[in-house]
Amino acid sequence: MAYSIAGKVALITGASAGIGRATALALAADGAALALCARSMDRVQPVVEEARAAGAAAVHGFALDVTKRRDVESAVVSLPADFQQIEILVNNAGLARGLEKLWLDDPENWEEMIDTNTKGLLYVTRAVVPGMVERGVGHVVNLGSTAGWLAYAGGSVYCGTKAAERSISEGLRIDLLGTGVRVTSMDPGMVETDFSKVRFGGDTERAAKVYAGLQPLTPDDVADAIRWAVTRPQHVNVSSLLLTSIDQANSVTLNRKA
Ligand code: 8X3
Repeated sequence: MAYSIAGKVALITGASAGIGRATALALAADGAALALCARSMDRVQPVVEEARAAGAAAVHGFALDVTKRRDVESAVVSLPADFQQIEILVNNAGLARGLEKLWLDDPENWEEMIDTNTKGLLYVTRAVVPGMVERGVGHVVNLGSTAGWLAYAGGSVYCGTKAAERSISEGLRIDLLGTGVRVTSMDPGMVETDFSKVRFGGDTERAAKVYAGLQPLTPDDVADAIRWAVTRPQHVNVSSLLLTSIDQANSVTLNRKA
């Protein structure tokens, strides 16, 4: 029987857009209580409203930059009382910057990707998981990628952060064995979001070319898979889920028409 997440608290990082927003709405539809954060409160607020309308038991929005360890620690301890008992953590905040040969790339890009995708994920996990262990229940969903399974040209550091996510998820799953806390690595391929626009510094034309001639996943496809993973019976752990559209076989093998 499916596990009910009605009334359970889910914390989602990077909730203002893309997969984070879609996941918020999917879990809202199942009646979860949502703590939603992103760097800008202005960008989270509309999703807070949407999640309320979608059926969330309660919604709390707040600004958080996951790269700031002290901010992460204080944000988690200062959550309103009703949101303290986090049962689902979706470590979604992440980004790519640039697509360049490693030895030519701007190290600032590396810093931002490693700080967000790797260190940010660790900081939030470190702040939230002790409570889950104490309560004997919880589910950490980390956003990985096909990029963590197979590197591609110009993406070594981004792919490295996603390979790190895969390894961290695996290690965390081992460390949490026997605690009642589940760990899922959700690993999508191409998803049409602002991902490529962010990667190319707002160059929408270049971003559009990434998805030209093929059918990418939608944020809702990934959110649906996350919703499925967190509603499996409690004895089931979806360890990892590699999810691509029908036009993608791996990081580099695509069915691009014309
Ligand atoms: C996103 C997938 O292939 O655009 O993680 O890097 S890809």
